[in-house]
Amino acid sequence: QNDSAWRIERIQARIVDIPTIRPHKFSFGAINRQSPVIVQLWLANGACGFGEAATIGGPSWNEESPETILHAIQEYLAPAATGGDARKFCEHFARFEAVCKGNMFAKSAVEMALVDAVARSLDVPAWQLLGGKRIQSLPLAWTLASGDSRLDLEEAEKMLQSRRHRLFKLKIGARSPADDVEHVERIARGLDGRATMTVDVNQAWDGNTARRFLPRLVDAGVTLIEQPVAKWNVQALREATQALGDTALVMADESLCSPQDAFQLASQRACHVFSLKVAKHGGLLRTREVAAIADAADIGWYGGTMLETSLGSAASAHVFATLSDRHHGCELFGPQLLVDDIVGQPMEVRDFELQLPDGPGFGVEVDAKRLDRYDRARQGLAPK
Ligand code: MUC
Ligand code: MG
Repeated sequence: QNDSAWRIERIQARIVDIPTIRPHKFSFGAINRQSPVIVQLWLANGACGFGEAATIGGPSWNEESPETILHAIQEYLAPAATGGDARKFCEHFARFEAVCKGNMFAKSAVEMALVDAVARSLDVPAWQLLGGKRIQSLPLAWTLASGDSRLDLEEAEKMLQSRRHRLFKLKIGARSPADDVEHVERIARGLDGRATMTVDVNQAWDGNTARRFLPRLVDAGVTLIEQPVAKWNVQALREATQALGDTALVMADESLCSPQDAFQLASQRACHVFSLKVAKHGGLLRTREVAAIADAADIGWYGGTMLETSLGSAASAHVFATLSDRHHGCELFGPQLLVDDIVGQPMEVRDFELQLPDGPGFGVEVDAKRLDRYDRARQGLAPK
């Protein structure tokens, strides 16, 4: 194809609202629906690519919300990219940085659509543009976050029986630390060593609370502890990492966004594992930059999620497939938490592992009818 074939003709973005199968509870509140922003991008050669950025609870997880993502794309990122050569991923990111500070979720959604469109034009899987596939499947975690120990245990039993998940992440931090620890202990007793248990505190504890309660979580059988303290509290994260030694691993999530964050955490030895998420890093290529810092610093990685549909989850799966084998599994279960999806055929889960997809593009086909059905502008729903 000649150079003009790669011209970006048009970029469109919209918010879709899809209910969750049950309330999903976090330290900061509960969600009943997800509202990802879906980007569609057309090239002069006729190819069309899709991208997605999902937040959790509007701007509750970090500063970005579906509305700010849509705004950043429509007003700044789409005009900056339109007319350019879709193949120049890094040049587009540099332009985005020039016209719009921060807003990494928004940037990641447009970059995702660029990668999908170029991969589809070449009829190759996205992983081929990202370094090549090294991993075929990843253990797939499920998050227990109904807020009720009995319901969580029932859910875990179902997942074990169907051979979908045996790695469970418990969301804590909303209740008192003592109540949370008891909840974890009840679930650990019920599972009786048949599953691996991790927790995500989503920044809820201060350093003193972490010092006091983390050892009790470890005693209950928790092997990986995600973001126990505020994102700025790297000192306390580091102390927890040192104090737990080889009894359990500490994972950074909210503290780890940019490659610079990765460098700071690595040089301070402030965690054992990085939770990688395409949205917070600002795209698929920046996810690889953060992962490279993990590798260089002997830090493990985990395939994180912002509870995307099968589109964003498949895109994440493509970049995770190109990384090292020093992983702790992934949690790309977003599609299963939603009552419906926006693609025809979701990724396969077999024997507790997510089978990482091939192409073309991200290897999932977006269903235009379902996109329209859940389109916020058509449903007339208000932000939430
Ligand atoms: C987070 O903070 O990790 C990932 C899984 C889940 O249930 O919530 C997300 C967000
Ligand atoms: Mg987290």
